Amino acid sequence: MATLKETLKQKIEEFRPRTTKLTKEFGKVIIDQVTIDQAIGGARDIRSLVTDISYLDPQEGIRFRGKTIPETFEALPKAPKSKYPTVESFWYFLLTGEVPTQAQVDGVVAEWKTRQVVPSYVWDALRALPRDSHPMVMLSVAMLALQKDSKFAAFYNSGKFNKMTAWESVYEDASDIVARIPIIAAFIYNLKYKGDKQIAIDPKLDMGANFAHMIGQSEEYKDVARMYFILHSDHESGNVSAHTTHLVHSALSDPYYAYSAGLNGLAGPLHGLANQEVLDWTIKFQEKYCKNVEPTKELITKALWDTLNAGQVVPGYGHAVLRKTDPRYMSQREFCLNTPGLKDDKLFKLVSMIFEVAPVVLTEHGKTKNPWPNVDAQSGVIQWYYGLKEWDFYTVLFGVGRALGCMANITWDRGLGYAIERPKSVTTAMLEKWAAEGGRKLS
Ligand code: CMX
Repeated sequence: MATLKETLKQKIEEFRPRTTKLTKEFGKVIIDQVTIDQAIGGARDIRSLVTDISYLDPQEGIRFRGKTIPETFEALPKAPKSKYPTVESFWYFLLTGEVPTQAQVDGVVAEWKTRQVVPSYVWDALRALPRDSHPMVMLSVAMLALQKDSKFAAFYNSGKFNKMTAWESVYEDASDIVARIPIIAAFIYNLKYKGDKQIAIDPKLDMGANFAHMIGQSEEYKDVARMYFILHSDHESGNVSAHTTHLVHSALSDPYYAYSAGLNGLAGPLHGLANQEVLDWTIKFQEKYCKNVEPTKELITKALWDTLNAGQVVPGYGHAVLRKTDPRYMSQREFCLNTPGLKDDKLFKLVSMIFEVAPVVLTEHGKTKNPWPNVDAQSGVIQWYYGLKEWDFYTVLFGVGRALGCMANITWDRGLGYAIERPKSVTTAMLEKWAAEGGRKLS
């Protein structure tokens, strides 16, 4: 049986001529235009990135390698005694676009076991940080601490660097990162919240199950971890964490530098940190408005308006691309509805009530182009239910999942030899001139 790396090598070599032909024969074909709005407004919607790993349609939501979330969960081999696939099978699928056989999944599980030993200097670096550092700082520091052993950096410095094979050392680093990041996340969790009482890896378990084990979680949480990491993996390449990782790696900075940077972007409240903000908002809402009364739609409406009138965003709502409820939200909601106990949980009911009210309020507010919930509006409630109440840790969970997408993407970036990223700036005076002239004259 071919290993994942051998299969990937064949895929990349078969794919390369498509990219080469497009640039050589059709390089000047126009695919988009840029308006002043887009230049000032965060490059929204400009088609200038390429990825085949996932695609985000504004109406339909994410497809991983052409499959919707339900189709992905359905197609992939399941973890033992579970309705959910292993993260390892999903990694194989993201990298190759092929649904793996059980034997291929077992191959990845075994490969990851060989990659999971984290050097002790990473633990030393984490222990040296103030305990009240944000856990995303800790995760980002751990990535940088690992950098010295980067196989890509070693290959670059070997004097034998070769553009055609460079992806192979990116694959090695990428695989080390995805195999190790849940171990590091569990260490951070135990360091920060459990008095540094660490739990050893269970070598019998797949990635999601082992993460659950290492943070002292229940049997049921194993599926939560698998689902969570898969759902948060990839959302095409324009979002801040994926784009940053791609951008930094485009300078041939190795995957550790690149993903540390990606994590720093994920830690922003408009991006991955929104999942902690949602819990913060919801708990504060209960404390402020529902001390002696049950939550009602009227109270939620008032709290939402108070937030908006204070000039703040409603966390967990809105999206730069999506124009409907995020299917990742719906997938987690379905998990809640199908889980006895969680279905009747007070916090889940409150989040469901916010789901009924917030789109109405945001529509009336009239600013956001998308009043519907995104992934972050639903994820915290599940963690909270399973006793993971330290909500500043939630973005770390996002970061563990997002590593899969970012690492698959940069492996392919190198495989296809994508260039260093370098868009062109203009000045405000230039924009004013082109505005007065009715547009820039393209000669
Ligand atoms: N609450 C209040 N106002 C919102 C809003 C929200 N949830 N979402 C958007 N808006 C506002 C924007 O701030 C913007 O206001 P200004 O014109 O005053 O600048 C206006 O509506 C238009 O924004 P938009 O085009 O609809 O949205 P953007 O593409 O600019 O931003 C996003 C997208 C996600 C950053 C924004 O919707 C937001 O801030 N949401 C809340 C934070 C959040 O949940 N982030 C997580 C996103 C998913 C993820 O990456 O993890």
